Amino acid sequence: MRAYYFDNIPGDQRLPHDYAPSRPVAPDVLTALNVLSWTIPVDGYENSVNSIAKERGYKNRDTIDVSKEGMGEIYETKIKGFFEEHMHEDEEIRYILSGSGFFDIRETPTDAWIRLAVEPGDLIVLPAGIYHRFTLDEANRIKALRLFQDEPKWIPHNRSSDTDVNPHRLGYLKEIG
Ligand code: KMT
Ligand code: NI
Repeated sequence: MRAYYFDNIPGDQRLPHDYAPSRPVAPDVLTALNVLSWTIPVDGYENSVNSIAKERGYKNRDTIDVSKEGMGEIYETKIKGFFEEHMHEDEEIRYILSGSGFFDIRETPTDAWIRLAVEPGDLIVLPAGIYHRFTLDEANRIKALRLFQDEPKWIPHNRSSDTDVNPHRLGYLKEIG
């Protein structure tokens, strides 16, 4: 997974939006934001993913196929929704099985966008309360495992003055100090 600052140039969300030259984001910056990531080769990924899932209490999982073929008539709506800046009251855990895409996360306190370019083998955990969004890249497809503890609280809460005082948002800010 490559992490870099998003260039904020208006235009197609599916383009890399990498500064020239690129402004890479160091791993400790992600750690400080409570964002976790691992790289686990897709070939025989089960044991490694299972042990991380067990350790972190993720008891359930399903797969999501984000592509026109995989989503059918909800595709356009979903794509729009994923790219609205939002937070969840649960972790967002994704293991990329195939394809690629971009998770954008907000850095605190700068509010800068950090773009995480994910590819097969990447396992990422976005903490509850972090502002983020997702887009496909120009290849237009990604397949991922979604891991979760019990009933996932995946309702996206789009950023607003309400989410700024959501207890999970405040909890997140407290955690990262
Ligand atoms: C989400 O919640 O934003 C997604 O599931 C995006 C697709 S998973 C790579
Ligand atoms: Ni989300």
